[in-house]
This record gives sequence, structure tokens and C-alpha cells, in this order.
Amino acid sequence: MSRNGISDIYEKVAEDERVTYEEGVRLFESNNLVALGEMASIIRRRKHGDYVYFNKNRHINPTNVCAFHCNFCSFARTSDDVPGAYTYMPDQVVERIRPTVDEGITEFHIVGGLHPQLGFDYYLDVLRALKLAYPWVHLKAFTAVEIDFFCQLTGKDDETVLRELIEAGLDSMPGGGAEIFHWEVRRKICPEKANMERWLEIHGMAHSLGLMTNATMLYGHIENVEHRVHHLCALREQQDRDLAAGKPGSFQTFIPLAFHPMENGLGRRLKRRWTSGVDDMKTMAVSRIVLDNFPHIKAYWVMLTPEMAQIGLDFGANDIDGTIVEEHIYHEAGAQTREHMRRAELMRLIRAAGRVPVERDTVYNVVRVYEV
Ligand code: V47
Repeated sequence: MSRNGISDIYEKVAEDERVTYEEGVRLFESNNLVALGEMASIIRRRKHGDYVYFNKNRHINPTNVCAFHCNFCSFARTSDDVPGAYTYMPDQVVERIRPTVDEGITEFHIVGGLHPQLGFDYYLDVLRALKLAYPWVHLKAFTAVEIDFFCQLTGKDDETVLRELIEAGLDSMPGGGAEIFHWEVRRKICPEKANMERWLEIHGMAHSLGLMTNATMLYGHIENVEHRVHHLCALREQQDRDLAAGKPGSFQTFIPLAFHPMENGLGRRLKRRWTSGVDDMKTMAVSRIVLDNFPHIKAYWVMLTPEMAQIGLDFGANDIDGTIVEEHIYHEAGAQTREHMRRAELMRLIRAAGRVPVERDTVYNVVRVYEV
């Protein structure tokens, strides 16, 4: 097959060699989508064979009231008084989800607004209440941006804040809040958020304390391919550092997040331009190729659509997230997908791609391999 312009990189991938920043940029600039998929699949096959992971999880967003003003966000409300704003107290969080929680659920994915009035204790109490009511469920909660906000609220350092969260029930951290690290973009889309150094520092500290964490990249808005590769390389370097230091935790999964342009200022500015299927698959593949020290790449079905997530399995992804149940961030920004998929539906999706469904817990312990 002709691999016009990227055959040298193809050879490196086949030889299990790391690609450079410049090569990452060239991969994004290539229009040879099939070759990119092939290269990503070499790495995916080497790491995971035909296994595709999913879990039984539930998303929980305790409040959408947020002190920050990120222009890509359709979820946040500026105060409890504006239309659509909500804040559930810890016992309400527990009760609201009760009808949808069964013994098979292994993960709650908890993120939300940075509420300007509630204080750190509210967030600790949400974890405590969930752990008390559902002790078997892993709590994957709070992005590095939320941890940084808690540090500002309390005047405590990230180690102390993380230790208190762990004490209250925190088991791991999701990958949100990374957006695009490069300051040229970050200052335009989320100027109030923790910067790259701070985001990475907090994940580094979480890894030191034994937490597994994820990472994301929000693409398809005002960034260029150099910004994307800079972002991926920064994550790769942090993972190198933490693995070399022998930390008990590390990054486990990378999730590329396609910008959704409805009901937010950035989307209006970009004339509601959605990412293309080609860009989604290219970004999946280049992420898999550049992030050679990340075990897992996730095709997040609620964001990509189940059909594109399935195709993502041929562009480097080996995980499709889980049952989810309730989703606000993408649906408020225009997602037309459902909010819930049953285990059997996720398995059908994986099997139809010729792969083996593997139910996992949050930290990739195998719950069950569904061989044919
Ligand atoms: O940080 C917000 C993104 C993220 C929009 O760790 C948007 O397993 C697109 O991080 N269009 C939160 N994206 C979601 C997230 C996540 C999702 C699934 C799995 C995991 C995991 C993490 O959502 C935010 C931001 O980057 N986001 N608004 C939007 N309009």
C-alpha cells in the first residue's frame, strides 16, 4: 500500500520505536487515513490483541454551577439562580441515582461545576455519602482543575487536598480539564483554568499517592495540529517521568474529545462547526501512535456516536467507556446520542467489529472476558 509521505514513520511504528513531535505533526498532516489506522492498529494489537474493554458505570454531575467561564462549555451555569442551574446535596445525589444503581455497577464517574459558595466540605461529603451507600463502587472523581480549585478554596496544597479526598473515598481521577495545554489556545478558551504545568503537577501528585488517572484533549475548535501534538507530547513526557520515578500510580487511558459546538460561545464563533469523521479517526490514530506509554485509548461512544466509536476500534482504540446512564456535558452541547447503553448493546458493538468484549473495572481488572 502507498503510504505517501509517512512510510518512514510507518517503519518506526512497526519497529516499536517512538515517533518525534515533528513526526506527530506529519501524521496529522497526512491524508492517508487507512495507513494511520493501520499504524495505530499495530500498536493496539501489540498491547491488547483483540480485547476491547468496557465497564458498567454511571456518570454523576452533582452541580452545574461554576465559577469559571470556559467558552466551549454548555453545561455550566453562573449561579444557582439562573435557568437550568442545579445543585444536589450529598444525600440527594445518593437518592437520585438509586433507581439506576445495581450490584453490577463498578464505577461512578463524578465531575461537576466549581461551585463558588459550597466549599470543599461539600465535595468531600458527596464522596462520603456515595461510598457509604454504595461501598462496592469505585469513585473516579474530580478533574485536576477541580483539585486546583479545592486548593484555592482551602489554601491547602494538592497533596493535602488529594489525601483528604482519598480518605473520603476517592479511588481514581478522570482525565477532564486538560482541553488544549498550549497557552496560545488555553488563554482564549479557558483562561481561568489551571495551566498545563499545574494540570500535570496535580496528576503527578495523584500518581505519587497511588491513584490511577486518565487524560483527555479537547480538539476541533481553534487549535492547530502543532497544538495537538504539543499536548500529546506533554502527556507522554509526564508519563515517562512518573514511570521512571516508580510511582505507584500513572496515566492509564487517553480520551480524545471532539468539540461540540451547540449552546456555547466558542461554537457560535465557529459557526457551529462540528468535527469531521476523518478528523475524529485521525486524532484517535495519532493519539495511539504518539502516546506509546499510555496503555489504553478510549473511543467515548456518547461523544463520538456508537457507530464512530466502533470504527475507532480500527484507529487505535481498545476501550469504549461504559453504560454511562446519564450524561449532561455533551448533550447540552448538541450530542444526539443516547445517554445509556446496556451491557449487551456495548458487547454487540464490539463483537460486530470482530473483537472480544471484556468487561473491566475502572483500573482494568477484568470482570469477565466474553469469548465467543
Ligand atoms: O474537560 C466540555 C469536555 C470534558 C465540551 O476520564 C467538551 O474516563 C466537547 O473529561 N464539546 C469532561 N467537549 C469529560 C471528560 C471525560 C469524558 C469521558 C471519560 C473520561 C474519563 C473523561 O468534556 C471537559 C472538556 O474537555 N467538554 N464541553 C464541548 N462543548
